[in-house]
Amino acid sequence: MTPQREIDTGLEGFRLWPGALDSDAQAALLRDLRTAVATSPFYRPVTPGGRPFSVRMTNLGPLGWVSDRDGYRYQPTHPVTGEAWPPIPPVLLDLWRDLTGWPDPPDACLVNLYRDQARMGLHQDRDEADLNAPVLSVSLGDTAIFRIGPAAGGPTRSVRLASGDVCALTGPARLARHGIDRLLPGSSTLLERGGRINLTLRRAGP
Ligand code: MD6
Ligand code: FE
Repeated sequence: MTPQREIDTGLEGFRLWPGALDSDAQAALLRDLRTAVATSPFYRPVTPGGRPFSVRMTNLGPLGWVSDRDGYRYQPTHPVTGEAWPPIPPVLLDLWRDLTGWPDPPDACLVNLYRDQARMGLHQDRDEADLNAPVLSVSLGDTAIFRIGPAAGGPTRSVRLASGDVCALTGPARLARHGIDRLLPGSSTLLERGGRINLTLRRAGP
């Protein structure tokens, strides 16, 4: 794996490591994901208001983030198959340890699949038991325009997240508002049908 070089984002607590995964590591992670989704397929959740997400989702690890008419929560099983989520691949556990230095390993990894016009509205990640633990994000496939701004609201800025880039919300940016405005179609050849996969590693439970 290439040495991990962190760049200064100018937003305290928003950490970014461009190209943290080289192309071999990206391809290996994609193979791990293919194995996982064979038993734990992507599905399309709905918001608590009943609107389908444009992104499809699945999870890895002891807990997975889900959304339905009852709200947002973490649960140990896939809502469609009823089975436990597959394990988090070791490469992701290593990344978490090396980049965040957090003492406990992640217990949840949300996997988002973006195709075509899929996007993700501005939100905060606040369903985790300990909101001091970081959230670490890995991007694969087409470059995304990521938007981020202060928790309290106010001006946002946009950052491109390319395949292999890793970023984290930590400390003062842990509750930052963020989302995905759009993809840049054709910017990566990693996914055969195009699109983007984002993995977010979290400490969801106590
Ligand atoms: C995405 N990312 O990149 C959506 N959340 O597709 C997130 O929602 C996210 O990138 C928490 C921390 C980092 C993130
Ligand atoms: Fe998020």
